Amino acid sequence: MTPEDILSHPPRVLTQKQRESYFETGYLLVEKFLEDAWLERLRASVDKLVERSRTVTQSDSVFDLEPGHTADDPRLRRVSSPNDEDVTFWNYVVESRLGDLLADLLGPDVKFHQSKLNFKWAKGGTEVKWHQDAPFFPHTNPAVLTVGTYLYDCGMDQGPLGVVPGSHETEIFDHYDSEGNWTGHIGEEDLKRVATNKAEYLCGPAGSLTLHNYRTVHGSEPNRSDAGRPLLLNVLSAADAMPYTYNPLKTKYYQQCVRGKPAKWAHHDGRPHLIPPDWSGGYTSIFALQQKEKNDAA
Ligand SMILES: O=C(O)CCC(=O)C(=O)O
Ligand SMILES: [Fe+2]
Repeated sequence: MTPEDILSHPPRVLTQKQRESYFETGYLLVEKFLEDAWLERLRASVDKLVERSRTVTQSDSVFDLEPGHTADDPRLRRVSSPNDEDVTFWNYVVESRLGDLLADLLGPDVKFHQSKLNFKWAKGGTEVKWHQDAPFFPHTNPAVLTVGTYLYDCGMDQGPLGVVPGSHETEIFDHYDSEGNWTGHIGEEDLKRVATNKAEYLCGPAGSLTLHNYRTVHGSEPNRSDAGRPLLLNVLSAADAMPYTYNPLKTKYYQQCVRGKPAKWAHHDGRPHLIPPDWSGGYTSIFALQQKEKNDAA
């Protein structure tokens, strides 16, 4: 789907202005979108996952632990594919108004790619360096986005998601270093071409949504506050945007439609794409990778 195709369908949840702003800037903040009932259900499910993590001593394919994680003082970086661990996370995407909002930005046929729950624990929670999501999971066209749901209030000192307006319309940046190692972030030289000084930091009360196109340059700082910043991230695409590299975040809902129907024809845009490493033999999370840790289990 092109932005014009998508915008030709009447809006369901967003205003036409919000949709146009997303396509122009590559991101959108929707404050306090979630009803309290959903917020409570999601928080309860997150609490259960944190409880489960107490018995985990080493990062694995579900739990990505910060150094220093213990049973008494859990410090989680990420839960991979939370939808597969607790159906509440999946129901949220399919049953809440979120699915309709996604159709406003991706077209009537919307499918699921992957999900993760990034915690950014209090006092330290890891930074995420400037990167694009597109090099992690290239698709045949750019109708692909990540929606973040803030489960608690997120202010400036909690490491909110930062986005560079307009960067989705520039280039796909190299996420390998000069020796050909995948770093998962944009190198220093290339960053000079990115207007990070114009970055917008998306803060908001609990239940707010961040949406960014998968070509948009984004990142976040460490969490310097006393309060955690659990951010539920779901990646979705238009049904006609087809991924063509290995998806390391395995999920039983892979490519399942959350609105509309599967595509008969794939849509291709002609721009070049960076190919990620072949992760079929093992994956290192963006955090472990950017912090240069070894994590063979993930
Ligand atoms: O948790 C964050 O602040 C951003 C994470 C992110 O961009 C990613 O996991 O791709
Ligand atoms: Fe990202």
